[in-house]
Order: sequence, then C-alpha cells, then structure tokens
Amino acid sequence: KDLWDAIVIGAGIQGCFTAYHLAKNRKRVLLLEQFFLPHSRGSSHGQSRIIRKAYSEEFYTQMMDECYQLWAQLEREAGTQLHRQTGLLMLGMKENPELKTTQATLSRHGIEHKCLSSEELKQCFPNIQLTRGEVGLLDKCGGVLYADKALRALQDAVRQLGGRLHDGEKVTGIQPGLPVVVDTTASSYQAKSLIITAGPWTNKLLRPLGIELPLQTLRINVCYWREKVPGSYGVSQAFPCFLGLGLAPHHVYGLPAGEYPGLMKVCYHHGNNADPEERDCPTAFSDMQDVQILCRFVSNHLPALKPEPAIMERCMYTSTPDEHFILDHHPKYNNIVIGAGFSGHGFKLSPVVGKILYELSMKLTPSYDLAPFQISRFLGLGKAHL
Ligand code: PYC
Repeated sequence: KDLWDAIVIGAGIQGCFTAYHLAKNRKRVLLLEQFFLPHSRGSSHGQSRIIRKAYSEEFYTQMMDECYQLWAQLEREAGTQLHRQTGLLMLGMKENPELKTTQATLSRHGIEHKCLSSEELKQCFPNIQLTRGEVGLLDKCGGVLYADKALRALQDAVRQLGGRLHDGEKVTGIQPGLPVVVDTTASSYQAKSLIITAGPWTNKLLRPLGIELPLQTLRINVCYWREKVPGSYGVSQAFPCFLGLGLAPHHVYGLPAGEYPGLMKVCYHHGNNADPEERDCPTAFSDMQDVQILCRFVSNHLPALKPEPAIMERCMYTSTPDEHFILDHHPKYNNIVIGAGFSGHGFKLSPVVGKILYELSMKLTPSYDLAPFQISRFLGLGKAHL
C-alpha cells in the first residue's frame, strides 16, 4: 500500500493551506474532504472575509505580516486577484480596552493607522451614525479577501504541486500508530502523519482518539442588507470594512457592498449552538436573537441600509473559550496534529496556520511561539478531556 507523508482531513481553508505547504515542500500529501467541492457546509464558503493587521493580540498581528506575503504569493501563482484593500475601521467607545490595545499594537509594529475622533468619523464616513460618541481606529491595510476564489485557487495549487485531493470521501475511522491508518467511505490509507482540520466535525473525529476539546459549534446567520441609496456603503465611497467593539454583547462586523451589488454584509460574531449535521433544520431557527441584535445595530449605526436583512446565508463557527486557535499535537499521539477552534476569525490567518501545521506534522521547529494555541491551556481548567 502507498505510504503518504501526510494525510489532511478537511479541505476548508486551513486544511488546504496545510496541504499547500506540505506539497510545496515536496511531501506526498492526501487531502480528504467529506463533501463534494465546492460546498457550503463548513466555515470556508461564501464570497468574502475580512483581512486586517489590527488585532489587540500581538501574536496575531505578527502572523498577519507573513500572511499578507503568502496571500500575495498565492495571487501571483494563481494569476487572480484575491483581495482588495478597503481599510478596516474599528468602532467603539474611547475607553474600550480592545480598541486601546489594538492601537498600541499597531503603533509598536509601525503599522499605518489613524485614530479618528467622533468629529473626524462623521466627516470621513457620514453614513455611519454615532449614538454614544464612538471613536474609530483605521487600519489602512485592512480589506476584503475573496474567500471563494481563494479557496478554489488554493485547491488548484495543491493539485498542481502534486498533492492529491479526494472530495466526497468521508473518514469513517482513524487507527493511531506509525503509520496512522485512515479509513474512509471509499478506501483505507496509511500515512506517517495526520493533520485534522475538520472544523465543526473535529470533536467527532477526536472522541474515538480519547480526547474532547472545549469547542462550541455555532450556527452563524450571514446577513446582507440592501442600501436605501445604492452606493452609500460601496467601494466607490471608499467605505471600509468595520468591526464594532462593545456596541452589542458580541462584535458586529461589516464589509462594504461589492460582491452582491447594492447589498452590504453586516453580521453578528456569535450564534446558536448547533450540530453541524443539523445546521439547516427548521427547528434551528426558533431563536433569532442574533438577527434582532443586528437589526437594532443597523437602525442605530447604518441608517442608509434597510433595517431588515435581504439575504441570509449560513455558516458554522467552531469557537474555543478564549477564541484563540488550537494548533498542537494530539497529547497522546505525536504524529497526529490538530488545527481547530478558529472561532470565526481564522480565514485571513490560514496561510500561516497552514505553515505551522505543516511544521508540526513534519517535526520542524515552528516559526512562531505556539504557547497561546496549546491544548494544555484548557487541561487545568477541566475544559479538555483526555
Ligand atoms: O477577523 O476580522 C475578523 C472577523 C470579523 C468577523 C469575522 N471575522
């Protein structure tokens, strides 16, 4: 039987970037995806995601530096534009701690940004209504990633680099060991190492391997809102992506109209617990508190939008208690690597996440300090079970 250097389970953006780095480094890699591609069942579908360097956590800002380079490299290799720069506006009260630490991080790293008083905000973005004297922080290199194009480009790149991608093939069992054996609905494979990037299906795969991670799987309503006057929040107005901090119980974020002309994406960074298999069941929609919160936010802050969403799409988040990722070895099986818990903000960081998962799987020294991403941070709290 063939012996693969690595098998990656899950061909979302994190699994694809992991396979890309493996294939680029001449490793024999098999990427398994349970659904036929493209699909919209996980967390990597849809047309757009935010890209930004503005983070309150220094370690993400540092990783984003290399992410921008790797996104640009993929654009060159694919010969396709995969992002547009719009700027990213953080919006919040002056004393908001995340706003303050983000500004400090951007300053420390010499990243171009601008602090905007309420008056300056009103002048620059007259279609944003300030309710309580909010201020702004503009990360000039922020923008929109073309998510569906990026995912397709990456899957093509993996194949061109010699990697194999099998879609419509669900994993039915994992037998740890060296080699690790992966059984699927179609066959059985052996590999020196295994990387699990299965999004909301992660714990289903890990339970038989003796570990349960503190992952919440959330159903997210991705809402698009119609402009009352077309162009009010569009690219032609140089309207930026935004993140509203502390203006609702969880963050609210938005992207300028573009992918659907005349419609702006404004979403709530939270949702209801849902099994990924049951995401679209009618019973899952009895509680739409997130949409009600958004309707209030839109009426209060974005008055040039109609106050009800025009389109709702679905997505899954897989969130950790601290919303930081899990990038680590399985505590018992050193040749099994886990990339999980991207908590709704992992897409932009996937080029470096993939590099780290490749390094872990090949037992190379990781390029970044992985302390914030270790499973052990949950063990003492009784939140992960071995
Ligand atoms: O990381 O910019 C982000 C983001 C906002 C909402 C979802 N992801």
